[in-house]
Amino acid sequence: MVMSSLKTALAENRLTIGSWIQIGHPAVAETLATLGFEWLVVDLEHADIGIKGFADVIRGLHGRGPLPLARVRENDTLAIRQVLDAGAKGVIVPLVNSAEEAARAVEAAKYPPEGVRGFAFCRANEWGINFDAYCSAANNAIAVIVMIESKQAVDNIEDILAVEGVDGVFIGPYDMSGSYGVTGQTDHPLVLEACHKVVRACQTQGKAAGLHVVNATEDAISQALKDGFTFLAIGMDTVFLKQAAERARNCALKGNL
Ligand code: 3PY
Ligand code: MG
Repeated sequence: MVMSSLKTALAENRLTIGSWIQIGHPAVAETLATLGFEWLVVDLEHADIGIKGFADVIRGLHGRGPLPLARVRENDTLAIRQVLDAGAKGVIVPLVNSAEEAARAVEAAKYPPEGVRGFAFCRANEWGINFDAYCSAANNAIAVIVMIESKQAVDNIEDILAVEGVDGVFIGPYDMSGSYGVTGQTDHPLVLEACHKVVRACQTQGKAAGLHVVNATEDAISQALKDGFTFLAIGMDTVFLKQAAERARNCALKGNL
């Protein structure tokens, strides 16, 4: 398991673009896998995807290009261990508010002595066939990205970024807006200022700044790029489906006028 292209991109702060999966079927992964995204995140926090669903979805990515990442359901050692054992090449850990919480996420993702991840035969090491090679490479190869989604996390951003093993941070704009009392207003000045503070801290500390552009309009994507985000998740399967269906329906309705 060599250093993944994603880990290299994060370390060099090079732009890397992926997307997001909430529908727990491998056909979704197979479809998105053909579109040139470098990675795809499967969402175990806000969708009805459990560990079996996760493994099934990422089997749809196997050999097709995009790296499988997991947004785990919470900052928990078992949640992180299970997605890594199933084959995730990186974890995105929600609602990390402090350096201590970031250190806990890193520990869960690393084998001893750096962390507390348990060893076992599992899908990630071809059920033991590549056990030695996988176990010796995994700590350096797996990306750990913590989500910045609250005012508390923004206040602590320098300390969070200083935690060894944190490869980058990723802003959840909806939780962030809720934390600032402007729920759903992801372009509210308070949220934008928080995002700018996070990007500035990332630039100073040489870590990747990520954002989920959930509603991936051209304007929103170009704003995120201008703002300096380098780890960009654009859109989401459910949102793409709704937008395309709406567009087609509106087109058809116009034709009937
Ligand atoms: C948020 O906006 O809070 C998210 O977690 C998006 O993925
Ligand atoms: Mg969130």
